[in-house]
Amino acid sequence: MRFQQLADCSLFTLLVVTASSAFAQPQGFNYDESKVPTIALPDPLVLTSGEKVVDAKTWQEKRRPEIMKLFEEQVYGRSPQPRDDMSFDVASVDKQALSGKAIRKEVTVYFSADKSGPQMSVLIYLPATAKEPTPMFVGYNFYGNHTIHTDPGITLSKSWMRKNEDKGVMNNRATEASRGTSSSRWAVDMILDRGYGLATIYYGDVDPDFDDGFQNGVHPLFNKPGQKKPAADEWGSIAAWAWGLSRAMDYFETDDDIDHKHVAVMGHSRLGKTSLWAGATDERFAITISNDSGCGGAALSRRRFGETVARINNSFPHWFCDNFVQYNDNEDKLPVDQHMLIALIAPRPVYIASAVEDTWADPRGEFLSGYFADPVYRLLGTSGLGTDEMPQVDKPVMNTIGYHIRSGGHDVTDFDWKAYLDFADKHWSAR
Ligand code: GTR
Repeated sequence: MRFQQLADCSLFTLLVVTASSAFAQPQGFNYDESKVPTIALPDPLVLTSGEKVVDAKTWQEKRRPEIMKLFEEQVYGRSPQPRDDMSFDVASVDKQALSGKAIRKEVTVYFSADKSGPQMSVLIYLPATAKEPTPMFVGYNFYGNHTIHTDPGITLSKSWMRKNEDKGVMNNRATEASRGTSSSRWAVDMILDRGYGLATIYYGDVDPDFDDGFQNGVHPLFNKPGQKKPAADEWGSIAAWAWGLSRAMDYFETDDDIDHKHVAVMGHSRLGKTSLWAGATDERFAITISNDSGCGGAALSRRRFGETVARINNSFPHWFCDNFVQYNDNEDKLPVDQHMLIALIAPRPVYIASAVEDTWADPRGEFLSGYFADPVYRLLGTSGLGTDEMPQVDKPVMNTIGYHIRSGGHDVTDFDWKAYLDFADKHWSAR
């Protein structure tokens, strides 16, 4: 019923989305709202047995675990517990970073006792003026910690990188020319000025982003004897990246300068899919932010608008677990859809951001997953999404679920960061 009503609303946004951007996106996919099939979404508030979920206890004890299991087994794959021989090493601390404005730390997380084995470097900036443990944003970057700022004190990543001359990557390695090349996506000054810290990690430290049958990255550390790759219901790369964020949280819990009860996990695009799965699986993340996460992130798969399940599995066979392939061109058979991923995060605040020209990621489908998660948020006593309509461009809505559709394309901008900071202020004002 709610879906029917929604089909007619927000015509303004729909027209803007359709008119301005369809041409920049991959061809051969649907960008026409009138061609979105009529879909029947699984109800997050009905148990597999058919019984309705009418109270918070049944949600927490029965329905949420059911949905979690479905996402683990059918979509992202189950992740292991960290190993007992994991360790942290504070590699450097500079109390005079960014001309005295920040404390910069670099922390190495060794995923096993083998210090030449898989490890990740966490770059942390904290406001130098902080008198108390600092609330934080944490998110992965695409091309190394040294790309988020021109700060010469950031260690240049030695990890394998995807080819990208614009980012100064030569022979799959970063060079000095890489420094600061992603700084427009990381509003470091704004974040510090508003009293927050920022932690970032190169996602390829946890699992390099190419399909090698899971020979590199963290996966082999967890193979059972004789096991060569994850089973069909075990973690793909997105789940491994999300797992890495939880390992960063393990470190935050040990650092007295960090207010680990107030950590927002944020990610863009494939790393937005990752932040959502991290927020769903690890309740220590107090806020979850999805920036233009699209298919396999916030966008509803059944809409088949822009990127589809078949396309994402074919282009990126390592991102999801092998069971997810069954749903290629077969979305209606999925036992879940992405609104249930948002519901897993409830009652904790979640922010979903879209961009007008990013039709590949299906902005409307991203909004709708917040919309259809709203009944769960309200059952748990929160304000939910608080609107029936997709808001106008550049006009964020901020309840327990936040949403905006920004002008422009697939990117992270200062507009996005300002919204995330406002959202954190709103939810953490009583801190
Ligand atoms: C695209 C992919 C999207 C999104 C994006 C990115 O090629 O189709 O799902 O993840 O990459 O992460 O930049």
